[in-house]
Amino acid sequence: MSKIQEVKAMVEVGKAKLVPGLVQEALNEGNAAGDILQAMIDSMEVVGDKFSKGEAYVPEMLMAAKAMSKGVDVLKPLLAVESTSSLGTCVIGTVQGDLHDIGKNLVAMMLESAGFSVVDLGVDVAADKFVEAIKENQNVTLVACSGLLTTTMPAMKETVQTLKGSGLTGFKVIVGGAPVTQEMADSIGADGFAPDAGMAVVKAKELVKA
Ligand code: B12
Repeated sequence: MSKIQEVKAMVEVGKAKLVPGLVQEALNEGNAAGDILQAMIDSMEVVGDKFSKGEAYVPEMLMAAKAMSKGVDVLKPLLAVESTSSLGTCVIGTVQGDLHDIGKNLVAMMLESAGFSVVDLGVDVAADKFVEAIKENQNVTLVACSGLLTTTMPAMKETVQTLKGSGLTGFKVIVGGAPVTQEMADSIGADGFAPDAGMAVVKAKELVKA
């Protein structure tokens, strides 16, 4: 088994203590950070499928998530190359009722490295909290909302509508997360959508420079 396959297998079974070392070994073998990250994302897909089939439960998902986070910590310095340009402040959070944060954290990390100052509100963030954060922080040019559950899509909609109806200006709203599509983003009035952390950077730059 290649090191990258070992990383994938150990994330799947939630071995948080083993994963960082294996990620480092995979890097030492010459694997690209992006490929190792993708292997871990694939693992989460596998765990999610098992959950859907009743072959894995919440604790297994949680352990896999912890293992992936530990692996991402090793990759962070390689994925995030500091940028000198300033694109303003991005307020980011996972919408109310939703506790998933791995994707949100990846997006935050990539936006920070692209030149945004990132204010991360965490998970289960009520619409009003996003509005408060815009008032409390200087030069907010982007608000990024993450959501992984179909059941929290109404909270995503409420968040976007609260932001748009707040009377505050100077920022764009980008949304994302597995159940989010371009059509959905358009229908709730978001300014942009991206399917992954890499595309989030491309879209975010496009939005704030427009
Ligand atoms: C890990 C996990 C958990 C962990 C989360 C831990 C954590 N710290 O995040 C825990 C155990 C807490 C959990 C709980 C639950 N989960 Co869960 N979970 C997952 C799992 C396996 C992986 C998610 C993940 O991290 N993926 C990897 C990351 C990198 O991908 P990502 O989040 O999609 O992010 C990428 C893109 O979407 C995008 N993106 C994300 N956010 C944003 C934001 C912006 C602005 C942009 C532009 C882009 C963007 O970029 C990211 C990077 O490329 C998924 C399965 C799956 N296939 O996704 C289920 C899954 C999301 N969970 C699911 C469910 C049902 C639940 C529970 C309801 C289970 C239960 N019965 O309690 C609870 C809900 C708890 C809550 N209130 O939130 C379902 C959702 C089904 C649905 N359609 O609604 C899934 C799909 C599993 C399944 N197949 O059934 N879960």
